[in-house]
Amino acid sequence: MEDTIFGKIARGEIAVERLYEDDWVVAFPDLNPQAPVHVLVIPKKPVKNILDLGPEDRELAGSVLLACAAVARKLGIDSSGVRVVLNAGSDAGQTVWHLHAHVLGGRALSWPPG
Ligand code: DGP
Repeated sequence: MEDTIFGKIARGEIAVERLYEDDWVVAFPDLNPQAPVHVLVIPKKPVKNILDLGPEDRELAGSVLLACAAVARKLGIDSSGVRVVLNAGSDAGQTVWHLHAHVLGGRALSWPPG
């Protein structure tokens, strides 16, 4: 797949506030926050979106979810509620073609999404 801004962030070529990091993922604040807490969790491996995952990506996929929970706990939104969003494809609103989970919280969030 083509390189993206998130690929550069994953490789450390662009500096961000690394709120969480392990062998599989990096988490950093979203540039355009939609809630008081809005963090992106990306895998270090370049994968376009969840539709691009294969059976070999079980550990990667699990690591993304575990990191979302770790970020929610670290930023203190675990007791009030947290939403994790994975946009896949342009109709779903995906604009950066490197898998990323949005971790949102810190306010009441409406449902359904637009
Ligand atoms: P999506 O629409 O699901 O593809 O979300 C992309 C998100 O990425 C959007 O909320 C804005 C954010 N974003 C785009 N470019 C950058 C960047 O260079 N740095 C950071 N921190 N966030 C970015």
